[in-house]
Amino acid sequence: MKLYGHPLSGNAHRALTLLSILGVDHESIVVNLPAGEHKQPDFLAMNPLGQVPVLVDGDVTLRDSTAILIYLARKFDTANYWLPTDAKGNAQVQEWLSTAVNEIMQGPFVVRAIKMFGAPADLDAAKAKSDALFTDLFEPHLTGRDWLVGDHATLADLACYSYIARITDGDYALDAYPAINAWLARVEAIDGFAPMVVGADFFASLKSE
Ligand SMILES: N[C@@H](CCC(=O)N[C@@H](CS)C(=O)NCC(=O)O)C(=O)O
Repeated sequence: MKLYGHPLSGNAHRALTLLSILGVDHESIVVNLPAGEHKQPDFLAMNPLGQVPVLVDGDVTLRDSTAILIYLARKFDTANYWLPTDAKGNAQVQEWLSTAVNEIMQGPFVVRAIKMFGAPADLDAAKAKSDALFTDLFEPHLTGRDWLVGDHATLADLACYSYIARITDGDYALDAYPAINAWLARVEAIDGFAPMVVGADFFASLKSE
């Protein structure tokens, strides 16, 4: 099994951390995004959208982080711990997977991308979307609850973690959100969790090479 990603990609991080948690033997391949490797024919043949992550498992090729989470959970998590099979639990996890690829991408992802990659977007608008997402949804939901769905960690937590944790790369402090901070720490303490690199540390490591 091969996972094509990049250390700064939160979308790839979700998939990588689940591979690590489930102890799935895999090869992690870094796609050279700054060099545009993801827009070359070989990569576009796997994902016509030219985005990471991509998972290749034999004759299965998947191009979306949340689809990859579902595939890995269904294939390797035989206890259905990470993705419940009952109607309510399954749908509740899906709610947060959708939040991860919609609202989290429009807010926290963009705040970080502007600062780290100079993405051409409106910083005030992205910060306002992040403020609303944290104030109206995550902080109240996580107040008095340990996990996004049910009484243990699920794919919902792994999917939502990456860009909320790393919004600090975009000089956005999470100090005002104690329940979110406590939840991030709980996710990081999951057995097998693979940390997501801090942006400044990644760029410093490039300079020291
Ligand atoms: N919905 C996709 C989004 C993937 C995505 O946006 N990946 C970014 C890296 S975090 C990317 O490859 N961007 C390059 C591009 O769009 O050109 C997923 O969840 O996997």
